[in-house]
Amino acid sequence: MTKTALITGITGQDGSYLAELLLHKEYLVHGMLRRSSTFSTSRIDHLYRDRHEESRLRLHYGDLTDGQALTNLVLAVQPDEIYNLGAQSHVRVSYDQPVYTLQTIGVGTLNVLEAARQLMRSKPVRVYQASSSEMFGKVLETPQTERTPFNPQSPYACAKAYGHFQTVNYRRGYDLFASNGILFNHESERRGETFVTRKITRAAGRIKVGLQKKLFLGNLDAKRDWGYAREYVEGMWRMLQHHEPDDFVMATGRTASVRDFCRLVFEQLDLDYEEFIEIDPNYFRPAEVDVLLGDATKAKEVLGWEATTTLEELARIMTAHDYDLALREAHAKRFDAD
Ligand code: NAP
Ligand code: G4F
Repeated sequence: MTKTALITGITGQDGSYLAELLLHKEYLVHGMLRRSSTFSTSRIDHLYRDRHEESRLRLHYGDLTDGQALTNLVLAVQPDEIYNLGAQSHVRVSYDQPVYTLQTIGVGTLNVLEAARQLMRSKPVRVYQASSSEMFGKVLETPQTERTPFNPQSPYACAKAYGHFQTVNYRRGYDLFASNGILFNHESERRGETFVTRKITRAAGRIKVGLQKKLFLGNLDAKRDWGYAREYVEGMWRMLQHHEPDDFVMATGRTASVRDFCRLVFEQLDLDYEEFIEIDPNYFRPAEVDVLLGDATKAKEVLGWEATTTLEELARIMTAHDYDLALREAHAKRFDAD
């Protein structure tokens, strides 16, 4: 029987890959998107262009902070699975907008859980909550597993910890099938351009073709466990197919610094990153998460999920994509000048 899914955050990096995956699995996919004065669907437009997929992808306006409208949407759509990926997801921005960040992530998650609780009265529903390795913050053990205590140190991480614990609370208190995916950083050619990996690959491509001279970054010594987003959405889906709800870490098990990532990317283009990078203290954070390293043994043993794309491959994929984009930008610029 055709399954129905509702994705919040469908216009984001993960939402777009998850929509693709679920459509491929013959789901009817509903996505909630925010009204914006410009189009925000560039990551999912290709799904609409494919006429076959179009018939199974439906978009609805909504906002995680509007609980009543969200409940109305959930009751109208009657999803078998809800993937809550919507969020103000930028850690640095969460220092500038702490209340809004809490509203979208903390209250937003509560709104999703409440809507699911209403739906549960008439049909079973499963909820995936996008938790984050950022919750480990100033880490209390390495590597981090599902049993590592959280020690959040950004408004974003505090909000995610709230959403995480409410998800556990609804599972225990109301018997809701609700699972947390504690995902470590995952990147791709669809990553937002203000996250560090994409900022680096975009700049390297533009520098190579002469459109940019310098790249301004913050802390080059921070270390992250970086995987490929395409693979991580498969893990989200597997969590909701498991016979019971639970919490799972998803990570590669390898950590590398921002500096390492710069080196890998610039090397792809035969450039020396040290010639182009300047430190701008504006990009430092009031409190930094120095190093994250995940242990995804449980996801491998229970769900059969593991990350397979190496950091080198990830850097290659993103650099090739953004070099091509820069070439097209340069070409368009020359064309405009003619
Ligand atoms: P992303 O690219 O920033 O996408 C976020 C999505 O949330 C966008 O579709 C955005 O819509 C939507 N959104 C923002 N505020 C909203 C609101 N008030 N109501 C409804 N939707 C709203 O993030 P991502 O990388 O795909 O991450 C997906 C989720 O996983 C997020 O919850 C993030 O915090 C979490 N996470 C990500 C990572 C990672 O490394 N990528 C790791 C751990 C956890 P617009 O397009 O309109 O902005
Ligand atoms: O790419 P980032 O902004 O990602 P961050 O802060 O790790 O958060 C991402 O991963 C989390 C999972 O752990 C998600 F929950 C969250 O939603 C998001 O997807 O920064 C990575 C590192 C940081 O240590 C930062 O200080 O890169 C450092 N960095 C250095 N220069 C920079 C820059 N980060 C950004 N965004 N921009 C810079 O210029």
